[in-house]
Amino acid sequence: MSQNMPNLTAVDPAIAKLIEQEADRQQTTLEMIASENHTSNAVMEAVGSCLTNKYCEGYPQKRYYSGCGFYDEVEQLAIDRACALFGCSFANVQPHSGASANLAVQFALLEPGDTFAAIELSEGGHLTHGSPVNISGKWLNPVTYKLVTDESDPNYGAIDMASVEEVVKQHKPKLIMCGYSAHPKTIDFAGFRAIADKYNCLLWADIAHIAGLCAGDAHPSPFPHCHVVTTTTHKTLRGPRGGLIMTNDEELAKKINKAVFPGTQGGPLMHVIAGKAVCFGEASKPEFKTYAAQVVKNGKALADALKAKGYKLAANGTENHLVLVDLRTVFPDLTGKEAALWLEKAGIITNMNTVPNETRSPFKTSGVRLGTPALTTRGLVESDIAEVAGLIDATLQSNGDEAKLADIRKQVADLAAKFPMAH
Ligand code: DSN
Repeated sequence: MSQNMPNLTAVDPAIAKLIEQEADRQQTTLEMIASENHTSNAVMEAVGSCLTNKYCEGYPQKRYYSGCGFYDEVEQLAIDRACALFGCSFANVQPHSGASANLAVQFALLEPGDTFAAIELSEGGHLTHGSPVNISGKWLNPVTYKLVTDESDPNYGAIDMASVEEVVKQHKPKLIMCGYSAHPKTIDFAGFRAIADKYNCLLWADIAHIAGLCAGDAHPSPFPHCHVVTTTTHKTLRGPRGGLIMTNDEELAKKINKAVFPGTQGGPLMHVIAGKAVCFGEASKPEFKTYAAQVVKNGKALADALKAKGYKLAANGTENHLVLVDLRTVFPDLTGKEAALWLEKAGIITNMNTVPNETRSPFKTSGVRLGTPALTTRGLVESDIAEVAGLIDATLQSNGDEAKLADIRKQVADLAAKFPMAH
């Protein structure tokens, strides 16, 4: 992969060189961070366009600056495409990120000190779902439901819906959150809605990880069950880095719009919103359904291959794009941190992650989180994924031996070379 940047090279060769090096890193390694992907050239063109130059505070037809005509059309196209793609009536495409989207929803729907139900970060949640180090945990009152931990239960590793009801009944939260950052099971949006209705709460889904699977019909849709849905646009959805908020409720939509601007953000990133519009257009094509289905097939192939090698997986496998490996059964002394480091040396890019019943700190962890969205974009299918699982196993078996890691690095580069980037 190379990036043609004649202007940048002339003006700032240092930055141009770093971009070139990063392009090469992406081409020659295997990207297995479950929350990352390779977006299209079309999206990158939009994000790299002159639309970065303009202030457009406000919303289409209601701006505070002159000269926004084309930007109104760009933003309206993004909104209309998001609504069509996810099957909802209102979308706010301005959040700069998933965290910004979540903050805006909390600002719109909750008051300081209000109670909401979610899951702990260590059980697959996210910082913005009530972590004590995040504003959501400092200014709001999160109460947490649990995972099914009984390994003989067929729902092992799924959300324990009985614990959701229990926590809601006991604490009477204003809102229930579902949607996770490290959860390999399908989310029962209808089940959550039944609990929300019974106890008169709002239901919010953060589908950041699975948005592309929902858009591509490889995971059930959060609509019509959820009152509000947030997501990022850059994970399985394969767009530019950014956030998105959706609802079917006009009153909630008005509150959310105010909470985004002027509540928590200033000028929208119009170049990124153009990239989101391109992404929503791409994700509405039939080939995106094929992509989403393959992401899930590759997830299963990865889980099956690792299980066959004796690895313990959270939820005993996966129903989506994400595989959470608990290293403790095969390598009791190996931390997730060290494993991710060895894998990086071998050219396999992952992240350390806490696992259910974690015994180590979040800075070390006992797990590694893997994902198939980026490899699937490059064209890998199940048989290639089985080969990747073999390379992961060989890396972990190497005990960090530099010569062995260097040898695996070559094998990784050879495999990666068979799947060139589109750009
Ligand atoms: N940091 C993201 C992830 O990796 O899951 C969530 O925002």
